[in-house]
Amino acid sequence: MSKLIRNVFIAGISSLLCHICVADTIKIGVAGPFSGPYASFGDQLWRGATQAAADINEKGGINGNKIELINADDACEPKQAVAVANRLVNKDNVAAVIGHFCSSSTIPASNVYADAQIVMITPASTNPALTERGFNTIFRTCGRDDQQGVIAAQFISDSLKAKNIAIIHDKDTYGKGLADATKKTLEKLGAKIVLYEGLTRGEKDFNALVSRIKQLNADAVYFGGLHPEAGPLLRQLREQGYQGPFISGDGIASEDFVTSAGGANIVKNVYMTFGSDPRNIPDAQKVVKELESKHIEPEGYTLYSYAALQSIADAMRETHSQDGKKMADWLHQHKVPTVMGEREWDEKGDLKNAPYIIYKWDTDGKYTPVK
Ligand code: ABU
Repeated sequence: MSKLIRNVFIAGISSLLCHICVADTIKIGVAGPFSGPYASFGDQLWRGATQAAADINEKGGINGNKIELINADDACEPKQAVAVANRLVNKDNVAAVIGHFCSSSTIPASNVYADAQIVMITPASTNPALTERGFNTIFRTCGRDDQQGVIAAQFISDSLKAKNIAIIHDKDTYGKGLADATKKTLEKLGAKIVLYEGLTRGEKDFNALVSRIKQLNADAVYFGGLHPEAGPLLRQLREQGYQGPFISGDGIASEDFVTSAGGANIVKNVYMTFGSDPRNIPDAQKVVKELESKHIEPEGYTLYSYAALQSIADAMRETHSQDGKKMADWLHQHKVPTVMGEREWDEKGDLKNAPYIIYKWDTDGKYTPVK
């Protein structure tokens, strides 16, 4: 073999080996509350995305490239959410983001992703404003509170037959927005709102508020907010003798709600609106079993997060690109098979079909659909 041929051969082999050894991973951010009182929801997002990444990587990744997830803790604090969004975009160079969780964090963080033309899919942020600003690269795999509030109000009025309702919220974007949507429909249905009051996130003593609810003889209590406040509020209502229905939204879809309420016996007569539970659909059974084998209960938003990564992976695979605009255009135009069934988005980035149903918490500390 001449020296020239040998050198060309060695260069070719080296180039091939080098290509294999440095095959780029695709970095995808997972942003949410991984510390602080709302961390159980961050865990749901992380666990769903981690399982999806493992399953996709096991089948060869996306067009030969493996997924690497980058964790970004926003603690459900809006300023921290913007800071971690900037880090994901400018330092970690992520190709897409799953998250955030709290609407009050997701909305400001989404400005960063929209400016950078990066696809962001939130599994959990339900405030309508997120997708009302005309951003092409922003999506959700959950529904919206203007749907969720209507379903809650109809249930309170038509099924529970409650007439005098106390509405409490946590003054945050999600909690107040959902309380407002529920109140609007309740009023249309002729119910009387005997109390409409905000509490402060982080507080644990709601006894003064509970005394007012008792004095006003509310026959149902609605709460817009998350489980760390819902649990103590419910417990203090029961301690002061209110045994009537307590209704809330997807912000209590975590078994930590039961813990924060003080036990499964407290969550009797508690109802919750949430999207249809993907744990019950055939498409999800393999993933549910995989997670359960790791002692992970795929509750709340776990499978919504899994579906978000499946959607991002499909958009990359089909467009042969990590370009956010190309991916977003593709997602706006195609149905994606996911662990939650087929998902399809409208021009705003909202799901075309995301029905809410009513769940009841039981004394085993689990939630199941109301028949
Ligand atoms: N949707 C449940 C709580 C997350 C949020 O929208 O703030």
